[in-house]
Amino acid sequence: MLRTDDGQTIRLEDYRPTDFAVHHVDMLVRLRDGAAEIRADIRLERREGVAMSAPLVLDGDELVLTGLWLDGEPVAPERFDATPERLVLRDLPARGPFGLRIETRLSPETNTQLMGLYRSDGVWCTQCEAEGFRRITYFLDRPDVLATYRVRLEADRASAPILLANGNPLESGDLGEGRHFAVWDDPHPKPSYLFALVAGDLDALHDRFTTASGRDVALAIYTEKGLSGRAAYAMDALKRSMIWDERRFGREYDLDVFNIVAISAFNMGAMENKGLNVFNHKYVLLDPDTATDGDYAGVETVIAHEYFHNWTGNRITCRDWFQLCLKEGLTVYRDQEFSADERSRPVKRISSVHGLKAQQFPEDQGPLQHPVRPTRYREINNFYTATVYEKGAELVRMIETILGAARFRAGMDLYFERHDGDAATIEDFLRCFEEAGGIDLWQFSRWYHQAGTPVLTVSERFANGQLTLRLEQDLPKGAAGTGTEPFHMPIRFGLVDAQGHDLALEPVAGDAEVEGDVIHLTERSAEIVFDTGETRPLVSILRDFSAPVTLRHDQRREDRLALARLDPNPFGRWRALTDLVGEMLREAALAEGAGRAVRYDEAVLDALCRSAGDAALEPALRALMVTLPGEAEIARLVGSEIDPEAIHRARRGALRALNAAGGAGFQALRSTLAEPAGAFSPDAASAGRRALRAALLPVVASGLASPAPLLGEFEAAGNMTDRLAAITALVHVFPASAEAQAALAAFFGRFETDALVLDKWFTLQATAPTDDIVEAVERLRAHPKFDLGNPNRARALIGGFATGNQRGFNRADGAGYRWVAERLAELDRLNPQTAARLATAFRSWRSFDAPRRAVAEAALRELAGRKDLSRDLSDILTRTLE
Ligand code: B3K
Ligand code: ZN
Repeated sequence: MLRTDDGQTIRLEDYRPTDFAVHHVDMLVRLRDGAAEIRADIRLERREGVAMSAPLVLDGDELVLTGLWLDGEPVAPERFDATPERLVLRDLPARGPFGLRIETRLSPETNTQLMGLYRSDGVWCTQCEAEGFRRITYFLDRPDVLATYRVRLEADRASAPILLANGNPLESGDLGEGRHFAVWDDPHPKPSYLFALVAGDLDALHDRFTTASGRDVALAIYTEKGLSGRAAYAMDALKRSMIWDERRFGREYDLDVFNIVAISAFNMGAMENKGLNVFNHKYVLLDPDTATDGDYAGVETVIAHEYFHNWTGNRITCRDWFQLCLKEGLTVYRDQEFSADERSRPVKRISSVHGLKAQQFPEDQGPLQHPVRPTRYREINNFYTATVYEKGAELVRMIETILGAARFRAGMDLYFERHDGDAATIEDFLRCFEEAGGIDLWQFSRWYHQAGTPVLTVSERFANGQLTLRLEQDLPKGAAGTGTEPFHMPIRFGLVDAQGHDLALEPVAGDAEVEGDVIHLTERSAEIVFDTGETRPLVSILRDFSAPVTLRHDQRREDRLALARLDPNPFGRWRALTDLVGEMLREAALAEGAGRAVRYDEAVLDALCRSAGDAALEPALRALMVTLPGEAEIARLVGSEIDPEAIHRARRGALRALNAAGGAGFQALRSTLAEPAGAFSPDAASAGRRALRAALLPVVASGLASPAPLLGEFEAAGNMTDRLAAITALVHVFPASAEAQAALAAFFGRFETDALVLDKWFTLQATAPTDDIVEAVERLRAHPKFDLGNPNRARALIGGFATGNQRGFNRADGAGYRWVAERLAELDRLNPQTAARLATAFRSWRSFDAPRRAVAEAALRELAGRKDLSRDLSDILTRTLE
């Protein structure tokens, strides 16, 4: 394979527009087994003021040039240089448009990177973001080059009866000799990363949608043969997304068709190509027997996310890849809001915050740290990160908190109006809110530049009928050298009385502005004073996680316990309880590690039991409240010198202690939540009941003397959510039992031909808490169903182990690290992007204890020292070791 690793760093400050503009692209794509011929007719024009001597430099990647014409004439060899990575043309017209015809020949079958044009289970498909179009033809392959496209596809009717591209269908017909064609026209100018085509033998689920202004849109979801029935929920989610964007943001769809194609080999979740979204089939195909409630929620979110990109990403795109959060952070914010409206707002918010802390915080506090808007990169694909996406969404949410709903909407309206058709920047975006909101966001914009998680320290003083809150913000030093200046932090809060009511108190003094329930902290520290009378209120601070910070609040234990019981803000209740439980587990892990006696706080266990049974709360919220933090989460609370064995024992002990405190009640509660056989519905309320049942299962399982009841539950399960919960408890609590083996064999036997369920089977085993886990994952690698070339399967086994089995991956003898490193080396030769993504599992290696640090570093250095690593993987390894 050709490598393009020249070690080059791309810098934001070097941005300048292209010398040439592209007006239109006409593509002819001839697909045949073994080869694809591409003919691109590109209308270009030298921009005003660009010197005659400036050559046209087009990007390529592993390309083979088979022909080149300028305005209909073959280009003489002395006027161009072509390498697989570049096409340079000289002596081009000084003024006016000209036409370049470029012919390339591709080999989609051998394209294992899954970037550009490739084949997935026989289906021709494309992935062009970020820099995949240059693997199809030579082009100015960057987001600020916008053009209209027309695409003609030709293929055998037998292998590819379905021919799709961006935009609207224009014509189709027969070519004789078993060949046929289709022409697609996309009237909306777009950057090349949104180009897509699909050709194959696919089934479809069809539907229609009429937009608010009366446009009739034909919707279709294409799937592998025989599976279109599993796309029904995705279709429903799509229509709900279309209505929601009209109502919430006034955004309508703008083509006559909207097509989604589900394919099995895909590097990420999905891709928002204009009018032709391509999806990992994991985010389309569902039925109760094969998909969990989590899968249903995931499909709904990703369908919405890609659809919402039509406005935030496609109609308004990014000027350069440094602005990636402009489309990703904003679109995540939009999909989070959609899910909150469709399901439960507090449950959605808690899940998002939980995800942020699990993924983004470690990234922001480790070697892969970068600002939401980075200023340099070596490989852009490595910047599709939790920081750009999830923290990016938090920044949009903070703008909404600062402006309030109405002014926020006005800012969004202005953004859509002013920048439709543009390749925009974060500055453009912020300016819209400044103008519509009548506010200066200069200080706020530091959130885009300064990396790291700020610490917010809150302390309370109560005297003479007055409560003084002191707030202090601090950004730890060394944050990627991007500055540590104070942020504008919106801090939502409430003062709660002993009956669980918010007190309506205005501050009587203070040096921070307070607007309603939001404190605007803009200095490093501030104090705010409230006249409370003689009773000290409970301080519920940082409600709804109104700023992405680490909160240090020296709150009294009894106040936390009270808030866990009666904070009228559901997020506040969850946080109060979670903080108590986290503290309990951290203490237990430290005691385990030091060989001290471990005790689990009775009052906290009692609070967990009460929350589980609190009928006033929706079951989904109770499920989130009673789920003990995972081992990785406890590790983060410990912070440094992590001993995963001690954490594992501490968590086990906590499950048993919780079972001792409430086991009988949990059993009874679980049976009241059970649904009659065959009554499955994926709606949020039903899913919430199943979630609570599942959340209690590990607790109950920890008290079982025999695995038999778990096997019984597994066998009786009527849907995948219950089935997976049962088999997970079985494998995690009784890994060596004959029952666990029997269940795994039965699961395999039943779902052997279902790729998405088999992924779960691999992951489940990769997360088992056994001493010989490294040997076990090695055996799974040799399993006939393991396929390193399929990203879902690779993630299921390698990612399942590296990120889902803390104790196994971080085994003290280093075998876990070495096994993963070896897999990364193999995978890198096939698919650098997926290898690089999996390599981020090493990002917290410095937080472990000294023996583990030593073996992790050795494994990383050995891998980093290998020859011919991709730019993707070596970029991650270099930064991880820095
Ligand atoms: N925009 C794509 C991600 C592309 C990733 C390229 N490495 C999916 C999304 O965020 O919606
Ligand atoms: Zn996105």
